[in-house]
Amino acid sequence: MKERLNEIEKEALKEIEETQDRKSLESLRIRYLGRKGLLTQILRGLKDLPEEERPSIGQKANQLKTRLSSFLQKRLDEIQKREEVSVGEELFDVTLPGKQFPVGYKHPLTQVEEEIVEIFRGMGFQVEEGPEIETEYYNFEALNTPKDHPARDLQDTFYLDLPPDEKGEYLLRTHTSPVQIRVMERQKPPLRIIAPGSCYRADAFDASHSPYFSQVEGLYVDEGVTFGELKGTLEVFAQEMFGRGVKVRFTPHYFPFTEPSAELAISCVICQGQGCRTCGGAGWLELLGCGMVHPAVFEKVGYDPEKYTGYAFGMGIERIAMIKYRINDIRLFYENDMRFLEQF
Ligand code: 2NL
Repeated sequence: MKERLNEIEKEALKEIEETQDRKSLESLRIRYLGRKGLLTQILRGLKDLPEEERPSIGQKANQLKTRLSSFLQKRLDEIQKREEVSVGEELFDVTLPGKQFPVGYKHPLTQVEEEIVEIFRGMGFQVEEGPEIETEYYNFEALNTPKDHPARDLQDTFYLDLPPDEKGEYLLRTHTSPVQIRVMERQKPPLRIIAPGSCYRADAFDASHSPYFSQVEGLYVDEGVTFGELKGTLEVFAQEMFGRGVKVRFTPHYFPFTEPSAELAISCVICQGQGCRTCGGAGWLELLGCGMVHPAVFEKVGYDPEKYTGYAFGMGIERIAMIKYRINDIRLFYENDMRFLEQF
């Protein structure tokens, strides 16, 4: 048994000496002095030894225990000291990966809105903004959409629980057209403006509808503005946005605030007009609505419809972004899932 203790001592001291880090030092401590460690087992087994051997072996084992403890502590101090010195002298590990500091960036809808705005600013349009809480007058009446008009049932509106003022009840605007009405009320033609912003409709929330969405509307009023100018301006917009090769198609449509009205479609960005799943086989993607400002709208803002003509258009920013980035579910924009947002 004496021999065994000598062996353990020799081996332990050698191993402790050779250890270079705290973790392996701790496993050594457990191996020799832990609850099931080699020395602990020997001390526990003393009672099974012949009586005459017990005192000397017991003493030797206890001495070894103390010796190993202080040796372990000494080695730990050395290792700790060396770590401090390394940092102090900047002998750090250059292969360690650097810390990543995430930087912020704009939401994809903000990016697309800014892109749209920049294209129209380049064509001389000025940016205008207005309130998201509107009155029935600015949101509907001034836009030739009276109370009994079917368009008003079609777009279910969020009404606010506020006392009405002289221009009607309060609501969340369903489009940014009221911004343009307000500008026309205070400014004479010529006028070339775009109105980007948030809109609200009590719609279903599914892959293609959201009760919250955003829009860019445009308006150009002067003497002698023609439908041809509308077509040219929107064709340039579509090609700036989706590429020079894009074709545009105008088809007749209906809006209460424009006459005539049209819908603009572009050749499918996926199949270039061949017909695919995205365009439903048609080869065309509907992009936005537009038309010549209805004379009744000019009357409301005090413009002489005999003197002035104008065109207007409106587009959903989500729709433009979905086509541009091939996104098939509008809800992705509002879920704040970083795995989606980080891709833009
Ligand atoms: C669409 C269609 C459109 C307008 C918006 C407008 C504004 C004024 C006068 C006349 Cl102040 N028109 N805006 C005109 C035609 C279409 O939007 O589908 N938007 C997503």
